[in-house]
Order: sequence, then structure tokens, then C-alpha cells
Amino acid sequence: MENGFPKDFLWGGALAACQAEGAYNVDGKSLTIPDVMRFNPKLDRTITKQLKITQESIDAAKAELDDTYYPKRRGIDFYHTYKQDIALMAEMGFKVFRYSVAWARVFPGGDDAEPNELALRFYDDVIDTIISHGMVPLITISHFDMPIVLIEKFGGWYNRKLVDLYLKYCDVLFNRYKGKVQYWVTFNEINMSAKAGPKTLGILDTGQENYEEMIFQGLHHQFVAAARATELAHAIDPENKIGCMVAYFTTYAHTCKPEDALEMQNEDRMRNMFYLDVQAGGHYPYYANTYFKRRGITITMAADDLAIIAAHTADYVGMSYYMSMIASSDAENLELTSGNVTNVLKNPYLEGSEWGWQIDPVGLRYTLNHVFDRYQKPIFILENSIGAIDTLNEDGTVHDPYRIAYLESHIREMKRAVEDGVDVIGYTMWGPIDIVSSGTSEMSKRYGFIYVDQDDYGAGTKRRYRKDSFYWYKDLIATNGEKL
Ligand code: P53
Repeated sequence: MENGFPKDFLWGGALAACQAEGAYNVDGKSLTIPDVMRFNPKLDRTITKQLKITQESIDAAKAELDDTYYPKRRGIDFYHTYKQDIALMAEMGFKVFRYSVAWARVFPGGDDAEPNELALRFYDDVIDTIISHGMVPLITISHFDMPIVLIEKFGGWYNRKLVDLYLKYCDVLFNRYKGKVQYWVTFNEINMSAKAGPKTLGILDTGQENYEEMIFQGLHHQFVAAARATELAHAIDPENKIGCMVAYFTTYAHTCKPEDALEMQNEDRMRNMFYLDVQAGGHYPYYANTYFKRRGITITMAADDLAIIAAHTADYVGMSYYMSMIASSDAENLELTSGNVTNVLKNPYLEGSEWGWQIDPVGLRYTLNHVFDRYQKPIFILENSIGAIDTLNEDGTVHDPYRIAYLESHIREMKRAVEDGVDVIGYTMWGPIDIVSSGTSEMSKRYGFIYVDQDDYGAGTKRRYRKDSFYWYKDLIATNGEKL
């Protein structure tokens, strides 16, 4: 076992179309959920209140022509700046660049007979630009950007018809980018669906009695779609590597009280493991089936669904890792902090970010060992970083030691996990250039190595500036993490 990172380790960064591109109604693109999500800043410095997405909120957003409060409609104008922005990634020495394709650009009508050629030409050029810089493109097929038309015409992923529409979309991508793109992710953070059903599954909550059942039904359709997409990708090009992906919410027991340990086990299973057990393990785990039985949930399946899920598991396990959480059998009496999707219990041993996300580098090593032990499949860290407030100085510098400290400590623990024997194949830091936050639509919650001069309301020169962390990451890649 060599020390440190393998020579061919894939260092890089990750963005998503719906937070970067802007141009929300250009070249035929139709509306997506992010386009109708209003600016939703943190309430105090820790707790984020979730916005409810309803047909009324969608209709109100559609009628709103002033974009000021819909920051994802403008993103950072990556639709027009991608060439220069990707060149900056290359300047840092990225080996891989993760980016997503917007379904609503490629099939604006949802069930169009033919894909939108203008959209494909845009992605052709994005992918060619990545490759021309010697970087490997890694493409997320669906990243939190549910086309509204699929909600209005079909009711989102609750409808099995979405499986066919998704496969048609995949077929276009796999054929068009054959020989160019080999790394794919089927669904970004598929486990967000349980808490963010409208956003990721397009299943609106209108107070249905069986809403939870509808969510798991929608998820089942995504599991089948992902497995069939994996089969299709391998048939089109055996070199294709298809990843599943969860946002890993590492969970500790609050105390050594046995009841807390049970709570931790339950939460880890239903928040994280269930999704990986299906997509990397190839089966619905017994505890999930028991959970469904106890909650009166029945999932309707086609005869061969389970066989397809078993036969076409993911080639690698993708995960994002930002923070950890704790589980307690006595949760009512404990202090809360923000987790974006849910507010979570506060861990007294950890510091939080300015948004209350608990910073836990050691948790990353623990998680990598935990996940690798279970599936023995390669792991790709598809997101990791910290959202922070940055200051652009008059001389164009941005000093961001907090970002460097976060990334350095996490990458060091990732290195230790590699030395533990975990097969980690790559690391794409989240948001290498500042983009609009997914959870809050703030521009001021910045992740980048590259500063974008734009504020929460879209004002600013939009000029790009290299932060201190830019040079730090460049050096880290050049030395393959040897200094850690
Ligand atoms: P923002 C919550 C918790 C962990 C990961 O999030 C999450 C979320 C969603 O808000 O999602 C991923 O921008 C997601 C990215 C997102 C990033 O985390 O809310 O895949 O699209 O931008 C960071 O700070």
C-alpha cells in the first residue's frame, strides 16, 4: 500500500447548471424548480427556514418578470462565461471537472420527440472546452433541476412515465458524448428526496394522506431509472462509469446510552444507507421494508424492477460530505443548529460554519471507512466545502484562510482514509467558482476559489478574482497532497 494519494487521483471541482448558468429562458430552455425558488436568506446566523414549493408558489413565480428575487435565473451567467471560467479551473490544475446538464434545456417540453439541438450544442462546447484543457468531464445527469413541465404534465417522479423520459434523455447524452464523457452521476444527492420531495422529485405536497408513500414511490422510480441508465450506459460504451450519489449525513450517538445508539443506527440507515444499499448494494434492505410495513407504505413495482436494481448497480459510490449530525433518544431537550434541509442537534465538540453546518473533518475519514466496508466499491467525493462570507479587497485580493483550513483538514482526513485502505478515486470540491447557493439562493454564501463580483440581488461587475485558496489548491494538486 503506497502512502498518500495514488498518482492518478482525480482532483477537481464541481458545479451544477441550475446554480451557475443563468440564461434561464434562453435557447428554448423551459422553467425548472430552481428558477421558481425565491431568495431565502438565513434567518439568524444559523437556522434556515425552508420555502414550501406549491402550485401557487410556482404560478406566482411564473408571473414575476423581475428576476431580482430569483437569483438562480441569473446564476453567474456561466452560460456565457464558461470558456473563461473553465480556463480558470484548468489554471488550478484540475484533473476533473464535474458539471451537470439541464434536462429542461435538452427536452424543454418534457416529452418532445426530438432533443433541443441548441442546448446540445452548448453542452458539446462545455464538454469540449473541459477536454481541451486536459480535464476529465464528469457529468451529473440530474442535479436538483426538475423541469416544471414534468410536474405539470405528469406529476413528477410519482408517475412511472418519468422513468422512460429520463432514459430517453440519458440515451441522447450517452450517445452524443460517447468517447468524450466516461464518468456520470445519475441523480445528485438522491437521499435529499425524503426531506425535499417537491424540489428533487417534483411531487408537490398538497396535504395528501399518503404523501410519504408518494415520495418513496417516486424514489423507487428514480432507483429503477438509475439502474436502467447504468445498463444503457454500459451497453453504449463499456468504458462508462456510472455513479450513484448521496449527501452523506454522518450521524453519531449523542451519548453512549444504548437508546442513543439505536437512534443513530436508524437515522444513518434511513438518511444515508438505504439509498446506497439499493443503488450500490443492489437490494432493498430489510430495515427499509420493515419501515414501510410499519408506516403502511406500499410501493408499486413492475415485475422485473428488483432484478434490474440487482443487476445494474453503480460502478462507484459518489457522495457529498459537508457536516455531521448527532442522534438522540431525547432530542426535544437539546440545542439545534442548521442543516439546511432539517435543523439538527448541536454537537458540543464541533464548530459550526456561519450557516451552522457542523465542521467535522474526522467524520469524513470515519464515513469513508464506513461506506467502503459495506460495498467495497470505489468512492468518489463529489462535493465538500464550506459556504462563507468573503471580502473583496480594493487590490482585488480575497483572503480566505477559513476556506483553506476547512479544505485542508478534510483532505488530510481523506488522505488518512486512503492510507486506511479505502479506495477513494477522486475529489471534486464544491463550487470552485462562487455560484448561487442551492438551499438559500444567496450569492453571499460563497464556496469558490474564484470570487465573482455579484451580490445577492445581481448587482456587481461580475468580474472574477482569484482568492488565496486558489493558489493553495493549485499547489495541493501539483504536489498530489504530499504536504498534508
Ligand atoms: P448550499 C444541504 C445539505 C448538504 C448538501 O449547499 C446540500 C444541501 C442542499 O442545500 O446540497 C449540495 O448551496 C448540493 C449543491 C449545493 C451544496 O450542497 O445550500 O448538491 O447543489 O450547492 C451546498 O450551501
